[in-house]
Amino acid sequence: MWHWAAAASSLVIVIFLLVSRLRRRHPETHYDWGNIDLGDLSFPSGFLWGTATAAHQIEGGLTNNWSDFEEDRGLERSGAACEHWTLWRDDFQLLSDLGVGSYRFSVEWSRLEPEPGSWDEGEMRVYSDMVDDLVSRGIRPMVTLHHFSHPTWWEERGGFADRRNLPDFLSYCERVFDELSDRVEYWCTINEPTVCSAMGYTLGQFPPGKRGIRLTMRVMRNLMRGHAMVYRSLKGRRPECQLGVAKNVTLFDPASRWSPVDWLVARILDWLWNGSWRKGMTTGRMLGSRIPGAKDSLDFVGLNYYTHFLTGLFLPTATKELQFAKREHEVATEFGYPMYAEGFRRAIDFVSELGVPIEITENGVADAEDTLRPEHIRRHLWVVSEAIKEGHDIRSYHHWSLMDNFEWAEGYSMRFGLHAVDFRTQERTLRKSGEFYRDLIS
Ligand code: GCO
Repeated sequence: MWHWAAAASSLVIVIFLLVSRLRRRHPETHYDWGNIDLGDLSFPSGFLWGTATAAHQIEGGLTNNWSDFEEDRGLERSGAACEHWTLWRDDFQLLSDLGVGSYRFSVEWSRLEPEPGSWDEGEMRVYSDMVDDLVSRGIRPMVTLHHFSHPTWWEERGGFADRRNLPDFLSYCERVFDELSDRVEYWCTINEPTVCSAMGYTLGQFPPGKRGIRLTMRVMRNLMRGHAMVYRSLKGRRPECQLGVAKNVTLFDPASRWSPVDWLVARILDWLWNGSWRKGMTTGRMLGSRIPGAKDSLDFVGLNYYTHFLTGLFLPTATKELQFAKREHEVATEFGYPMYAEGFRRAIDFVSELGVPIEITENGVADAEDTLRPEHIRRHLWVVSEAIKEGHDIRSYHHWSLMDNFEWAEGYSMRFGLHAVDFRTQERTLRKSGEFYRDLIS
């Protein structure tokens, strides 16, 4: 009897000490925003202000793994999207009117290689014209090679789930690079590898809509293999180009900071989402496998930051919509997750460990009425400004997004734009927050 009592109390003490240590090591910072002067901003000269978009979300008229998924699942169809494929010159005028110095966009593989091995020169020319136009406006183009969408034929072969498909991906990237790298210096190989693998292969809310942990891990490794192959090849072709990944850093905090279970879930998810990826980039090993060429395969790291997740034992994995918890004092954004600008700093600290310059490749909020976005921008930029003052090497900030667009599984309901888009008329209207961003840039 005594033995049991002694063992149980020792266990309680050990868990208590462990949790106390976790609480110290992983503080969940919260600021008293009322006492912060958000106007106190300073950015170095040469800092680039920008906006970001992605092909499938704005171009319209695409047939790819995503449009197939929309159809199969009965989701809202991306359809004509923002008709950017025909309106891109007008949209680039919006960039000039905002005064941005950088624009991040993605190139659509399914346009360029609709069938394996058949290359569409005409479509390629449009991207080339886009680049010329941006350059003539004094706007730095930053090109993403894979932003969630790829050709149907490649998905049918298994996409990133099968490493034998990676050479197809590589040759598409090389071809685009050969066409544009005389004018495009900054490249993101893959957008949000972990979102791609978790949403597509664990939660099943993105194509191909599968659900398997081992499968997810395989895809994670293949995404890193794909990045590494592309990095090595393109760097060899034109060493002066700067290549990186746009990494979504989502923070995982235990719902209850005294709950060992909540901590366990938080630390595991943080490892799978963030830690294992950073380890792969620094050591060339990810989730037990060697990833050839991955070590030191970043010239910069692209950071996409949105929020933190509060974890507990019962995480939603089967529901169509994710349920998000938030702290009592936090404001929920339209997407459901909280606005947590403090986490931006934690994410910056996290990627800084990679030892390469940081480009903020995405940050923004869904807010149709534009009531929260101005404050969202102010807080997040203040955090960036402070991080720079304290020595972080951050080179740019790209607001997500230039205009409302097709928000994946959420369809057109989530409005992230500095410009509102009327999808019946394709009219773009600058929101108040867009005016604010423009004035700030100038
Ligand atoms: C992603 C993307 C963007 C989103 C944006 C808003 O994270 O899914 O990179 O395509 O539209 O993050 O959710």
